[in-house]
Order: sequence, then C-alpha cells, then structure tokens
Amino acid sequence: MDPSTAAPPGPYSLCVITDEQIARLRHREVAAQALEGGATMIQLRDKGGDLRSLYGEAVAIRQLCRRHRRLFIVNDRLDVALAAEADGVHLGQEDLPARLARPLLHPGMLLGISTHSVEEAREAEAAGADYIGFGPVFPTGTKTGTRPTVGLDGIRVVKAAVELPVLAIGGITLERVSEVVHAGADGVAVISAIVGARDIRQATRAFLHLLGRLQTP
Ligand code: 3NM
Repeated sequence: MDPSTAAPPGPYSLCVITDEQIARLRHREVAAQALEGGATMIQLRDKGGDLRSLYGEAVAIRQLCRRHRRLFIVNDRLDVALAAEADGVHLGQEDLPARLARPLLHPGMLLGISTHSVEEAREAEAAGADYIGFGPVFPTGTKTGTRPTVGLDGIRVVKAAVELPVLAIGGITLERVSEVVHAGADGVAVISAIVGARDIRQATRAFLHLLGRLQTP
C-alpha cells in the first residue's frame, strides 16, 4: 500500500513502554529513539529505581513527548505523573484503585488501567478510565507473575464488553500485530519486541508502518 494513503496513527496505536534493563539505556534514551521511530505514546515504567531519578527521567521524557506531540504516561506513580506534568498515569490492579485515582488527576489527564478480565475492564470503565491495557495476550517473559494469557478471543470478548480503547499487551511482536488488530485491539503496548531490539528506532518504525496499514479503513 502507498504509505501516503495510510491513516495517521491514532493516539493509542503504539505505546512503547520503557525498560532500562532490557534496553541497557536510560529511560529517556529509549523514549527518544521510540519517538523518532514514531511511537504514539510513551509509558515510563520503572519497578526498582529511586524516586528522584524517576522524576528526572519523567521530566526529560515529557519534554521529548511535547516536542513530538505524543502522549506521555507514567506507570504506577501518580505523584511522579503529577509532578512531571505527564499527560496521564497508568495503574495496575495492585495500585491505587481507579475510582480513588481519578479525582486526584488534573482535568484532562488520562487514566489507563491494566486489566486481565472483562470484569476488571468494566470496573475500570465505570471508574472513569480513559483506556485499558488488556493482557497478557500471549506469554511474556518481561513481567513475572502475570495472570493467565487472555488470547485473541479475550480481546474480542473485552471489546464487546466495553467502549474504552483497548491496548493489547503481553508478548506482542511484529508477527502478531496483525491478528491482534483483527481481533479488535485499538493499539498495542510493547516492551521487549521494541525496547530489546538492536535498533529501537527501526523496530518502532516497523510496528507503526504495519499498524498504519492495518488501521486504514
Ligand atoms: N503488563 P512484552 S504484560 C507490563 O498483562 C506488562 O498487564 C502485562 O512486555 C499485563 O511486550 C506486560 O515484552 C509485559 O511482552 C509486556
């Protein structure tokens, strides 16, 4: 297909989630390369570092995302999202519940919730989430202690149950994007297939190119 006929990517098309261990780069460097490759959303995710340096990474990535006009989301840390003036926060099922987090956000800030079942997806929607992550769609070695895989059927079922944009997550590779989008996902959230690639920029570009073709009506 002629790339000029592909639809522009929606804001939730391709969320690249940073991981310093996998990339062996700082969060801001992962984000910079993913943005150059066209990622539509960056999620800063750090399970171990100290809060002061996380804040520093968040401010740097916020500036990069503003420059590229892309969304910037902080995983887990509502305080860091607020302090760094991120576009939103992404919370898991073990974090502050969505109904408590929502009123703490500034008006217009995005709230994303990790969900693993239709029940959790409906609850997130009722609590005022703007989008959900749904997974793990496929087995993943990136996150330990994940719930059972939801598979492509899980995406179909959750899309029928909620109106919210659904970002498929967990084991998403370039080879699997097509079936995930055909199952109804509004976008994909990716760690290892992009952040672990030899060339993050190029890997992001390949995902975006494919998503653009698949999402063109
Ligand atoms: N959340 P990769 S799966 C961070 O199911 C995360 O909620 C998941 O990494 C969930 O793209 C996952 O390398 C890891 O599989 C995604």
